[in-house]
Amino acid sequence: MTTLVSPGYVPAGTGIGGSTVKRIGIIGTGIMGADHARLLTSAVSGAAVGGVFDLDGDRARGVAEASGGARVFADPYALIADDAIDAVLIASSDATHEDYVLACVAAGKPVLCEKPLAPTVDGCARILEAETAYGSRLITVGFMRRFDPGYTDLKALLATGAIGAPLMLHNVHRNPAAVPGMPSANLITNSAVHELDITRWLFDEEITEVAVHTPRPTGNSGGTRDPQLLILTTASGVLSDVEIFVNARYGYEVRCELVAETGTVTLDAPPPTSVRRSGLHARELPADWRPRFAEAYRLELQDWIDGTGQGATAWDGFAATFVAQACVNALESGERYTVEMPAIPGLYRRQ
Ligand code: ISE
Repeated sequence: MTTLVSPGYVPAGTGIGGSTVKRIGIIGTGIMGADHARLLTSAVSGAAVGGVFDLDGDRARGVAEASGGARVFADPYALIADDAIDAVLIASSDATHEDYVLACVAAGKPVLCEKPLAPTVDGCARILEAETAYGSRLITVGFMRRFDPGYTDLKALLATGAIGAPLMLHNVHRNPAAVPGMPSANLITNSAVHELDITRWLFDEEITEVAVHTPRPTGNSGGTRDPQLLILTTASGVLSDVEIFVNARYGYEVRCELVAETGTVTLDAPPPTSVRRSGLHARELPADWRPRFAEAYRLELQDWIDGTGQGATAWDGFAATFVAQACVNALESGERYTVEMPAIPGLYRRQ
């Protein structure tokens, strides 16, 4: 049995800061890149989209036009190196993150990378090494739930001590549909990774043990082990369970209840209205995460642009991938896994 050697750190992230309008270069203009471009253009102050790159040139041109005529780059590395680009937002496919983040660090440019920082632990470690060698923090990882008003309220309430010490966190994370037959590990690495991050962030400590249980799979998954139940134990002994179900069909939903010694807190979700009609009391559910976390994305970007530094750091990105890998091992072997993380580098310690 091994333990983590990095408890208690919630290092502030990094950001851009400064007073002039920041010209952001976006790499990857798919669903998330386009959404970030829209927010940077219309809902975030002090920023403008300066350039875009996508393998699909038409898609890049569409986003550039909607962003007020941003430049379209044919080469992502040219975008990173360009003097007219102050900072870079990476929303390309997961496998490309490491190379682009490393290029940003080499160029000394602040970078916001969508999760995961890199899909492999080794890839994340190479990024930590590069940023540590650079000597100051340039990297923010897009774990946007840290900015969701529900989650921040929950963390603030816990910190007051009004409900005593935390004991358990019950999480539910459902998507309507996923690619049939996709690897079972993707439920962890692509979706439940948000709860891995939220559990570390909320309790300000590391996850030290994981187990994954699966019921018989839904008939709608094309063979993927869906749903899954993750049981995470933190360093102080809090249990955080995560039901992840990506073919739930009825809509997108994230739920969370914190159980503490003298009270509980339940996360509420937008919309702020519910409808009573024809014998039903109903609340609309979105089709995906963008409407549910719209405010979180906006606040995350504003924090990054302002350099307020509340975002997840490269260390948080490393830790999330590290714990996700332990969960994948647990899923595949049916065994409980102890999480043995390396020591947190000095650059990421709380100041
Ligand atoms: C997606 O990739 C996301 O990052 C969403 O936030 C998450 O809720 C969803 O399950 C993922 O597929």
